[in-house]
Amino acid sequence: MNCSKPVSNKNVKITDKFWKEKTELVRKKVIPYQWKALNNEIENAEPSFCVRNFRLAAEILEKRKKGIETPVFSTGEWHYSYKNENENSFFGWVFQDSDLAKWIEAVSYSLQNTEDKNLESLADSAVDLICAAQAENGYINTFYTINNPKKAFSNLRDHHELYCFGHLAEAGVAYYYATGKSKLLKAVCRYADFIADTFGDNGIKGYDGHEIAEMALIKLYEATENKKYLYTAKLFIDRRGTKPYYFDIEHNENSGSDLNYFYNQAHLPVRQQKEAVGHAVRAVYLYSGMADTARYTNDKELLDTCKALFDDITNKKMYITGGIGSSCVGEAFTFAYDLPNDLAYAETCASIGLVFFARRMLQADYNSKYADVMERCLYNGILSGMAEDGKSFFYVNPLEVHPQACKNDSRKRHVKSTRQKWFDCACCPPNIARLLSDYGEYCFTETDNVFFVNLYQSCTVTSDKADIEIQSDYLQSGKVTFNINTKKPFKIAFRIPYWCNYFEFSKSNPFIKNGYAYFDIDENDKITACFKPEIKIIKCNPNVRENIGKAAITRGPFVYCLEEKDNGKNLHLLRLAHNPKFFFNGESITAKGYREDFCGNALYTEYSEATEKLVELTFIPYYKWANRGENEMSVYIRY
Ligand code: FUB
Ligand code: ZN
Repeated sequence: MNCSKPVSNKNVKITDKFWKEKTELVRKKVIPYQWKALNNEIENAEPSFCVRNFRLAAEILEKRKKGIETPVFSTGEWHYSYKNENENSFFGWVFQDSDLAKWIEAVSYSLQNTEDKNLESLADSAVDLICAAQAENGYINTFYTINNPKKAFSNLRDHHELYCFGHLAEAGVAYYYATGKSKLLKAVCRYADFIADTFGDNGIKGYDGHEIAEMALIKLYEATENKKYLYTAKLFIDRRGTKPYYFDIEHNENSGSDLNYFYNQAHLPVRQQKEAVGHAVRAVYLYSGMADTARYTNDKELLDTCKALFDDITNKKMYITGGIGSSCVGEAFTFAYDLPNDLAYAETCASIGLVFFARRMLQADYNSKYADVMERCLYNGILSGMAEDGKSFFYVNPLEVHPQACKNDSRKRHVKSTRQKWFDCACCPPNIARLLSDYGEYCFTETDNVFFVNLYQSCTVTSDKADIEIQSDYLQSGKVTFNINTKKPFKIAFRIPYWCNYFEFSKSNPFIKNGYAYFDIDENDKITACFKPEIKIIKCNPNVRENIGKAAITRGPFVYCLEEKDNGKNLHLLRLAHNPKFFFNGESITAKGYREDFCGNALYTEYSEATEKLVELTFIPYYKWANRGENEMSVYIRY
């Protein structure tokens, strides 16, 4: 299979006003803040116990090595609440370890761009801690190590050991690439070897209940070239959903129904899965691993399955913000066009996972639709997951919020009207940190002779084909200039963004294919592209029942929303004027609209035309909402 590779984050120096601010925020504020959170040092925030669990596991292993007996605890739950400080059992969710792994990954990507000795030595200490919690056979998992090592791998369906392994493996690879230090990489390879043996052809015929091990094993394969890791990833993928269901065998059950395993994408062998189902983060992590495996094993059938799944998600199950997984029940996909605004789940991690999936698809199928989705998620449903000061986070990213409903309507309990300092299930905050600090990795992909520009921001990028300096005014005028210092002849391919009706290049006669404009580059060159960002009124497919008669406003990659702060209470009373004239002030957008008057208190009255007041509506980028205190928000407005 002819494939492209991402240009490493290490070779992309972001200088962009917008994105540099984000990556610097992560390095200077978010990473230190999250270290405190992992150490239970944030006042009035949910405690994590993540670092504490690793310390305890290391102590226990030390004792066991000396032949000292240690107590065992139950392993029957998903979550262990903190009851008694002196109790020596595991605390938190069974997947708590993954938060520290994601934190190390975030540090790694930051270090790739900016030397920071203090941060590096803090991360070194975290690596030492993880390695101290590694058992002699290579196993690393604080939950089972603390509570009962004999039960390891006894509940793959629910207990996330292979998920935690996946995050650790990704951290080991990232830390090695960033620092050249191989301690964590060696430790996770030892664990991966143990897993490959345990789950190999002659071992347990299981696979992960929460996917990620597949794509993590591929990362290990890329870093070490050890084919065993690719083989194990493929084993997990090929086994999933085959009968008899491993999760039934493991639980000594016979569910007799495929329905049970939709949640884990284990209802059918993966090549027969054409619709995205179940828990959204699990799904997109699996599809990412499938896309990787398809690429490395030349498996066209698997790649075609990935294409079908990508199209199913993005054409029928994705919010305009790039949010996916619309239901809080099972944090899951439901059915086509079921995209409620106020009940939305749209977990931050799910949009992050969609970016992982899209980037991997882009590597195998050179089509701009994948990078379009990355851009949609990054500028909207992912950035919304973090406050502008980097100290509070959304797990759920709704498209409409009424603070009172969040408090008084238990169906909306999952929707928060203000970002939280931390969560007891804190998967999203460190996931944002690791993605944003690795932003450079998503900008460009290349083959032997083509350099693809997928995302537009000011930066310098180095490849074997050229050193390119990019000056971007993408978010304002749409103009982006590329100063190309050519090392050998190649083709450059510019993505034409999905939102752009008018684009032009300073160089003539591009060859346009699948949403990319290709130019031959033979010598040093300067190309200016302009992707005119217009303000657009967007309507949904009429099958999205909630949004009939409503529209959303976008400009360039940004989706906009109304907030109470600018527009007053009761946003549902507003409507946009017909064909309004929009004004853009560099960030927010204003336009004429109307506010319906309340006419009396009667719940029902005979129909009469509403009386309305002319008002000026203010729209702000969606990702910025809830940075000025608690208030109503809505992406869609009547039109
Ligand atoms: O189960 C681990 C993580 O916690 C999932 O990815 C999130 O959806 C949350 O349930
Ligand atoms: Zn999450």
